[in-house]
Amino acid sequence: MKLYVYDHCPYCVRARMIFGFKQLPVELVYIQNDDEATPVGLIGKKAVPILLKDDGSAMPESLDIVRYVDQHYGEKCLSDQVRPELETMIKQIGSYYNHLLLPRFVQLGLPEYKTQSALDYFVNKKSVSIGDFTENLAQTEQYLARLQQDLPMLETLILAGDKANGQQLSIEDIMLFPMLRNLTCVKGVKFPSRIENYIHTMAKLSGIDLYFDRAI
Ligand SMILES: N[C@@H](CCC(=O)N[C@@H](CS)C(=O)NCC(=O)O)C(=O)O
Repeated sequence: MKLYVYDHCPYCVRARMIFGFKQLPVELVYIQNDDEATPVGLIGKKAVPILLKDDGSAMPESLDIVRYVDQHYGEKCLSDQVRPELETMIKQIGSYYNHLLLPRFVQLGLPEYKTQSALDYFVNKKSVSIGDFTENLAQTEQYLARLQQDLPMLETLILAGDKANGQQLSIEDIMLFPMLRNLTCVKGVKFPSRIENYIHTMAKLSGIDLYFDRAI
């Protein structure tokens, strides 16, 4: 199977996680951010992740991919339960975290911005939603302060390092880890110890790299 992704895309991290959890081989295809033809050719619109199955059919939508792989390869490992209070916290942090992340993604040397036109495409498109990238970087302190306020509450909801609900890997982990993994590109975030342990444990279990060594 092949998985079409951007490295920075949290939905792509969701899809990559299930392959890591199950130790299933998958070929990752990093498309350029301005490549519209590849995704449109596969699923009729420009969006990743896309799973190209062995039978040649293409599947969009991260959670559909996760559930498909979980159900069809090996023993099912994910529970479907998501605690509403965790979903609320993910939404809360998700409402502002792109102001921290997007201006940093373009400075990390990611494979989806190899060409200048791919980089320009991303900056132009995302500036419409978050505003000027340089101005956002200048407001780091303000967004960091919000994040530092929210992280202790999130920490209370992480009941074990290797499974957020404390009982079994679940869709909660699929939703939570990509957000935390992307926040590792922000220098100066003080992750509460239980969150930091969760990030490192999930990275190992899923085989997904972190950005700590490149944080800006
Ligand atoms: N609901 C979709 C959302 C996927 C999504 O929004 N992907 C973004 C990247 S993070 C995308 O491909 N956006 C189009 C673009 O970059 O132009 C899923 O869960 O897979």
